[in-house]
Amino acid sequence: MKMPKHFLFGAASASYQVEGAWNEDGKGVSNWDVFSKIPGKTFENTNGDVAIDHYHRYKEDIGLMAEMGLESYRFSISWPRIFPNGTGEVNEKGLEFYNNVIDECLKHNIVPFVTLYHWDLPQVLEEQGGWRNQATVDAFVRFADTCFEAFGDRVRNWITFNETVIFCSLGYLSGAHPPGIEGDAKAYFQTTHNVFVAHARSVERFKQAGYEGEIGITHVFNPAFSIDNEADNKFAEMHANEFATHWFYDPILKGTYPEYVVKQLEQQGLLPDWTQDELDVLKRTAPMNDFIGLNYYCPQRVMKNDTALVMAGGRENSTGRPGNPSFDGVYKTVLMDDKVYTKWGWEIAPDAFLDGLRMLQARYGDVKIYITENGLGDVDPIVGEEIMDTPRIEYIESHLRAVKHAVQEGINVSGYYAWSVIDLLSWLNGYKKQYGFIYVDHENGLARKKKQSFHWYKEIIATRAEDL
Ligand code: BGP
Repeated sequence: MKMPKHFLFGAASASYQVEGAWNEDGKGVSNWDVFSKIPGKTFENTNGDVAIDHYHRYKEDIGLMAEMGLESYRFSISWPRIFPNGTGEVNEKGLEFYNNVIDECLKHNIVPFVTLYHWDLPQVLEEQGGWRNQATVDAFVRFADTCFEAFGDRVRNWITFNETVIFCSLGYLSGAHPPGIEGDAKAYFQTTHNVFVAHARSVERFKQAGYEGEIGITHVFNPAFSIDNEADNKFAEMHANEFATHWFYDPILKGTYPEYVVKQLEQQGLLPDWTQDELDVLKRTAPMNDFIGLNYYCPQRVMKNDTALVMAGGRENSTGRPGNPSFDGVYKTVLMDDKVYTKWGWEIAPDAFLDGLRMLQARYGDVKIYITENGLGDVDPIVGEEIMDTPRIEYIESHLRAVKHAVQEGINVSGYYAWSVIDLLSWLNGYKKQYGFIYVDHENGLARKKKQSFHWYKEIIATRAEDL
């Protein structure tokens, strides 16, 4: 079977991870510009000041995407490039840059799929409390509105937020992302709620203004599976799915929070301080979501936790590695002998991907799904002049096969975006952890080079994955 005509073969990036030009053309300072410069926060103290200089090389990069036959490019907009102070005056030069990127995509028939928030918050807002502060919610809605107005004549696909669970949990539980706070579970749940409200209000604006196209949110998709059939471990699985999946997907797709989690949070005094108006906007806008974006890398294998509660997640080079207890100590993630892992300890499990998609369909029905990220972080071997990233090809191939299977089963998956289109800056892992189809030579003026996977993906797209 060929993948259906409407199915988009894409690849993704994010502003902070590719652009560089951190203080050029009127851009304001982001929380990551500040955080990454605190010694010890990132692997080898890397930061995005230059990144891979996409800001100056976007034409070359999009040209390569076109050569690969890419149908859609998912990228994010740096909020402080548009509003250097988070709100207030618009920076025209910022708008100009994204106008150019969008036009360049369209010139090559590449569908621009825009993420509004991929973690680079204007530092001014971070200093005023970041996502704990209602003012950030208001400022986001204004930023979203500004982008709809400036780019909505050409952009038809919008993602409000990338991975709420990550920037809130790493920001307020493990402290590995800005604002670097550890162990504040109350702030963690409050910020997730505030983000959902910001999302809902933006969706409502988008629909009320009558823009053409579709809007949704991207979540981490990290389905939990018990390591065996022991009742305690099955309970751990249920608990993990409630907290890691339902807490995030329910308010968007159902417009309500999962009762199980609400009850637990109430008992622990961790329930967000929400207003009826906020709950109403979630409820009202849930049916307006056109799709849900899933970033899938690996599942979590879980069991009842019997170890002392230590927050060990999220440090450099270990983000997501199994072996940590959940924030509430109820379950822990487990590294299993019979599973296969990447160099960074992420399980490679295309079967769990398909099972997870079935779980989503069972709970949320026929919601439209885009796989907005999926890929392999690796250190790619260079053989002679070639970058032989065979493991990446195998990873993407097996996951695309799972997607194809899902489509054949009638699960509404409408696109696949590999992470990432080009090697870029990993938030905590520097340039060592590569994901791209295009290699960037840091020893040679950031020269671009096509990898083995570039040619392979080109063929997959050209044949619409018929032979998978
Ligand atoms: C996702 C983010 C991406 C990207 C990816 C890989 O959580 O949305 O921005 O970074 O993970 O993560 P890492 O670079 O830590 O391997």
